[in-house]
Amino acid sequence: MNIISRRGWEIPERDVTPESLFFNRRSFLAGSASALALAPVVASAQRVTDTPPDPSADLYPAKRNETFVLDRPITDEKINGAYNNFYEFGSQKTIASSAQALKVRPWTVKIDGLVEKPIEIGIDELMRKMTLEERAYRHRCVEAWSMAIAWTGFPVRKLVDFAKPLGSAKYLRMETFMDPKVAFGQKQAWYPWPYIEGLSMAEATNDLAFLATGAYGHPMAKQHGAPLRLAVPWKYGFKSIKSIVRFSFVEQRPKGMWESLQASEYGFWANVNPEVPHPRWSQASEEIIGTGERKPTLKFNGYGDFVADIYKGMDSERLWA
Ligand SMILES: Nc1nc2c(c(=O)[nH]1)N[C@H]1C(S)=C(S)[C@@H](COP(=O)(O)O)O[C@H]1N2
Ligand SMILES: [Mo]
Repeated sequence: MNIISRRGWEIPERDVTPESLFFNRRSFLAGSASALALAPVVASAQRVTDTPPDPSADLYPAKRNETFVLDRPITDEKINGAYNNFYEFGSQKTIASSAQALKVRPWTVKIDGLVEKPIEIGIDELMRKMTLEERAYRHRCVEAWSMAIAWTGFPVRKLVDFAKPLGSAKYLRMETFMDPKVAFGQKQAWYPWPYIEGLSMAEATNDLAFLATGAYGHPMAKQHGAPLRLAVPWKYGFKSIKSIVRFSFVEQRPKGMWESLQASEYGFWANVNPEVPHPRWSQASEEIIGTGERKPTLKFNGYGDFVADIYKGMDSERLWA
């Protein structure tokens, strides 16, 4: 459908103007200030949006896991927080202010499908069952731009252990919230909402696959997909589903939202490979957002040591785009 192929991220964004005005001041004050110093800010936030203080704030900052090193500086928080893909809140990059409408508490996560026993658990209980750690990851969008982020969270593997999947589970299917009253993008019926993504069990239990609850040393700003989003940095950005409400262990390979919409361009595996162009543009290099710099893109986004083994013997699969 032509309407779809003209929309959104399929057109690489070249002119990047950080829209700092859109960025919500209190969300990046949250982690650094003491509870006392923060009090007046929270009070004014409540007047504006009715948002109670984040009940997980005491878990931040978490200890950095030094296994994961970057080849570039972490992207400035103001820039990262004002340049987002979150189609539930619009197909432009400047969705940060509309995303503030998302209510991240109460937030219940469902775990179901091929598991010993289905679970429903509040995000705060879930977080406190896991040990949070910080990881600096690169992020490579399919649109040929990149950033580097300090996420806080826990490995997907820990959620898998908690869920106790049956031996018949082959894939982990993830689903974003659905609430068109809050997320006006979801009123656009040509997208197959809710946003769905999936990982194979080998991917989900790999060291790198990470569920982030925070970024930049405090609870994650809503535009990044609070209160729980995936980070799979060896894959193109669209695999990193935001604001997750449901994890299902399934036998059939899940079809992600972008794959449903445009299977010719977005496949299931979607691993980063500079040698395989997107049907409409090269993936050989990337623009580092906020710097104006272009860098060659690395295979598996530089994470081959962690993940290349997963794909051994899978040459007949469409691994790259
Ligand atoms: N639910 C949902 N998750 C999503 C998206 C989206 O539109 N909706 N966009 C994806 C894409 S294309 C990218 S590049 C990243 C952007 O994450 P960021 O805004 O934290 O940089 O989120 C991914 N996860
Ligand atoms: Mo992306």
